[in-house]
Amino acid sequence: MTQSNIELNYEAAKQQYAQYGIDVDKALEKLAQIKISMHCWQGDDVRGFLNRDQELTGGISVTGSYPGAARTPDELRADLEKAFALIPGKHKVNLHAIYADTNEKVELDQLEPKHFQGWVNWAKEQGLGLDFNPTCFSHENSKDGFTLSHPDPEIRKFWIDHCKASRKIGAYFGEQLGQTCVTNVWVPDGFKDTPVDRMAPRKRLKESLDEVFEEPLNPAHNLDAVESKLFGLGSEAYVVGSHEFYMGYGIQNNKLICLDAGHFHPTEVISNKLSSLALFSDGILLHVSRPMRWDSDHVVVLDDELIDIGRELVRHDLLGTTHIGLDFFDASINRVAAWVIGTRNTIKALLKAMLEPVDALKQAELEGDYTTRLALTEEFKTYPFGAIWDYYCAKQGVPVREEWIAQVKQYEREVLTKRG
Ligand code: RNT
Ligand code: ZN
Repeated sequence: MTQSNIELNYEAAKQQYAQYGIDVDKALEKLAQIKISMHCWQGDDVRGFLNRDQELTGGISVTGSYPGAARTPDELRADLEKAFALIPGKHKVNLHAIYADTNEKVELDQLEPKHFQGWVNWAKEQGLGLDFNPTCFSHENSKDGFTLSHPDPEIRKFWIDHCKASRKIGAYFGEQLGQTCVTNVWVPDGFKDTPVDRMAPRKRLKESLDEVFEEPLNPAHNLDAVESKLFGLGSEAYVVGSHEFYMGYGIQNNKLICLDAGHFHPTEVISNKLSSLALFSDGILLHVSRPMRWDSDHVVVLDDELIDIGRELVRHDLLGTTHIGLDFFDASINRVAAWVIGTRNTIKALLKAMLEPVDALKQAELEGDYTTRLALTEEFKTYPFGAIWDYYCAKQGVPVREEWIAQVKQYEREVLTKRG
């Protein structure tokens, strides 16, 4: 599409939205401020650079053998740069502890900020923020399925120390980059089959977390988050860190609660949880993902649930306090494309929500006019959202519509297929 077509379509579309008092230019300004935390682990199938010989455990499963997975920090950064060049806006990168950039043989409980200096330098140069996660899986000390709630105090201590070290790294990111880092604790702990004692592991997890979070850190540098799960592969019967567990823990201890779209019963959606959680907490962390029949972490598409997440964040003005992270991994398609598709879709969902006649819809609802509520909602689905999105991409200097695919294909030919 030519520049003048994009602008013509934009101006025409803008007028249609203006009839409902929707200020499109203002919406785009707001959209440009929103940072999505793009997860590094889509780039190499959650392998990381420490302990690369360990198998992937913790119930996380990546399928597919598409060529080109990143093998080094430099390769991963190059792939991330490629993806960011095709995504409008300035964003963040979400790292896991196993992505340390070091030649040292260092254990997880001994990690220090210096092991991530390469990432910090790169983030500064690229104008990106960083988020962080302790890696409590794919390790000798987690092989029987327990970490922070392990019955053995020595193993527990190892994971407590790893989580403490992770918070310090997070705080370093925040301080160095002048952007708050969210450090998110997720542990795979749970039983494959029905436990006798559901309480003791939860009590141990609670005590371990208390130790992990003992040292206060500057909230401008680091915010802690905790992520629950309903079940996993190998923890089908019982997960220690359930939703109720972390709802309680997070609210009581002023921690962000992380809602992962794949971590609930298949008929439950996280979009319906935001308006409740927001009434009781100062902030929320999201892991935007796409479960298909289970917590399968498919690449995020612009489906009803993603659109609903966008609507909830926009309608209740939660964008300022919600940290939007992505969490999916697909090794059956080009990994850079996976990032681009999922991240562009997440931004689209937010924009789509900003372009709805929320005032008119709320008014109809208040008056009990559910006919108008439904009719207007449906009619707005075919309003010219695409013209606004195209203009936004052009204005942000990234490819419009499917133009980006050719760039990913070229990168695949020139870079990805050359990797062994
Ligand atoms: C696992 C959790 C967790 C991980 C990442 C790699 O079920 O969703 O967030 O996917 O930390
Ligand atoms: Zn997650």
